[in-house]
Amino acid sequence: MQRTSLERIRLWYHGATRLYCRLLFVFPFRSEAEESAIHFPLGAPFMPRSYRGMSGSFERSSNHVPMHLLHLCAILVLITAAHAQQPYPPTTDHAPPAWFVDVASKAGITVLNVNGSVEAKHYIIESTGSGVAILDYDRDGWPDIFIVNGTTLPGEKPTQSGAPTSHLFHNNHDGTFTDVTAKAGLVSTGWGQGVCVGDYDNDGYDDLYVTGYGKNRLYHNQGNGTFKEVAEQAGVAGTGKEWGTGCAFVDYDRDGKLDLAVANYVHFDLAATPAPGQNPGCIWKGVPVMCGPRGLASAPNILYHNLGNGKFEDVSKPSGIQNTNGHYCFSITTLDYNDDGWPDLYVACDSTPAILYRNNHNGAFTDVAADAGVAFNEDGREQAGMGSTSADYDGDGRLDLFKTNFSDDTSTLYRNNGDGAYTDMTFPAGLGINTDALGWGAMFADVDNDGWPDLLVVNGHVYPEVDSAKLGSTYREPRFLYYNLGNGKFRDLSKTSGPGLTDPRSSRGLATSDLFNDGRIEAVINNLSDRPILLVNVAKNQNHWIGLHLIGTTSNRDAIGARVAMRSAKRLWVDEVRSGSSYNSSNDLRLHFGLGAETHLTSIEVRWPNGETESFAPPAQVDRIIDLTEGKGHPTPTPQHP
Ligand SMILES: [Ca+2]
Ligand SMILES: [Ca+2]
Ligand SMILES: [Ca+2]
Ligand SMILES: [Ca+2]
Repeated sequence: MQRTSLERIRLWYHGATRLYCRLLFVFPFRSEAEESAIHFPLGAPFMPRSYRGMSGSFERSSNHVPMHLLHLCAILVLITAAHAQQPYPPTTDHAPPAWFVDVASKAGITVLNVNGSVEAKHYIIESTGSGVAILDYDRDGWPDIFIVNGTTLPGEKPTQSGAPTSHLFHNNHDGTFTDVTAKAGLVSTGWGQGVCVGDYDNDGYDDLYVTGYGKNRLYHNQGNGTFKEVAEQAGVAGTGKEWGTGCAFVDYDRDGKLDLAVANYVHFDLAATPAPGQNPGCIWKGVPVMCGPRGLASAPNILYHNLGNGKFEDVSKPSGIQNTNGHYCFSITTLDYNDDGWPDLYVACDSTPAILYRNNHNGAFTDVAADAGVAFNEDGREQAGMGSTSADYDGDGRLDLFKTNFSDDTSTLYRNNGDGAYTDMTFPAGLGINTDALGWGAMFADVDNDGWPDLLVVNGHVYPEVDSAKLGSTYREPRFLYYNLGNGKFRDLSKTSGPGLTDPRSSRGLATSDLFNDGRIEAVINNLSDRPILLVNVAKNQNHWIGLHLIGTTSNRDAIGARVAMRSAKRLWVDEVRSGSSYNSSNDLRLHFGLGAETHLTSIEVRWPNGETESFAPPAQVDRIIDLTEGKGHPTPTPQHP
């Protein structure tokens, strides 16, 4: 990456200060008189977050270091803090709520997505693209990025040397990332599609599951920076004939072990798939295009039960998951839609109704999407579902749903009525617009921390032919920001919120995270046959926030499925820890809440995945990320390292 001279000086100064302070503890001087005279509590509010790990060292070693040297070290740290700006700092040059810039190339996230040919898509496998996962694989307190990749068609000349692979990027804590794919043992090629994150063996390290056309892969995190592919022995590789798309780790039977749900698109055989225009299913608006999904055999979805010995059992049949055959499914969003303490699964499906698998508490599921009002749009029409996300957009404590769809259609917003059913609020909420775009990844994310979850949507057409044939859509499309006004309505700010949204791409996967632990939500986007986008909002605002890192002890360690209800005197915020969502992607497992002007929380209640509810005393100060550990009943600062 290119650095400006100023950045180089800043990094040098930062490094020199760290070295000086560390040397104090490597070569300690004993001074009884000065013993215990300094004490920086871990997570002291005046310390910038990136130095809080270092403050722990102060505490442990202060007995042995002369006072004047410690003072100098402390002054240097504070001066450094004043000068060491957060990466991509917010500025008043742009009015809130948002000005998004794409910093992917500065951050070193430049890997090229490969999905067959670039400008002509002859087969549907070349068009659906891949997801993004955000996980802290090395547990250093800083979220890392995994970008799924596809590959080339048989006989096709690769656009780069070597076979394309997915990529893991380690967060360097300074706004940049390092590609650690090879070091992490993640070099393998194939038609990668979806990804989900979960610590399935509860060893404290997050594992990765990657779906695709061909066998799916389970990468066990070995805790030393490397992963081992174990899908076959774990029993979750599949047959290789189903084209796996969305996935989610979820403890559906609440036994403390994460189970695994996998959506399938079609039963696919590239060699037997007809060529563009070869049959009526391969013509769109009179133009010959790639074939599918209509005309291709569907494949049932899969549920694997975690047996706890590193192995899973396929329970698709007894659980009723495979009873929904006939859909072309893409993305899974887990949520407890009926608030009964048991996780349910919402699946967006292409050209067929969406599925809502209600958890019957006995290992079985029933598709209730039609009765619950989330299978179709308000006209009763099936839509071509791509991605989905869930949040409580209107602050009533109930989890709502949002789904992206094909072009010549709207996305769909479903408001949770609280009686087991939803109401399509797309048009009343101001979202019945932008019908040209074909939507994929979607996430509720409070982009300005005003307390109301906004919507980020990424788009891109499947047919490159739409450009030359002038069919009303474009292959590369802008991204959308629907800004939540806090009154049940959204305002489309897509055109006035920065080049990060308006520069057109054919986007697919989207995942969000507070990547730099500074309270702003970033977005990572996987673009088809193109380089990724990393969006940072650089419009400064005065709002407050809190991040919650939930740690299960008797429940699954990632606390996937835990529901948080947080209150201030005026507001209630609700969300759940979720693996797999958006389009074939997996977000940071930490929860993030914008608080607006609020700095005083009155309660934090967690319903853990095992069904037990626990109250945590709210932290004295907000604007930080805290740990909530099951059974501890009080929050502790999240340890982080500089
Ligand atoms: Ca990390
Ligand atoms: Ca693990
Ligand atoms: Ca389980
Ligand atoms: Ca439920």
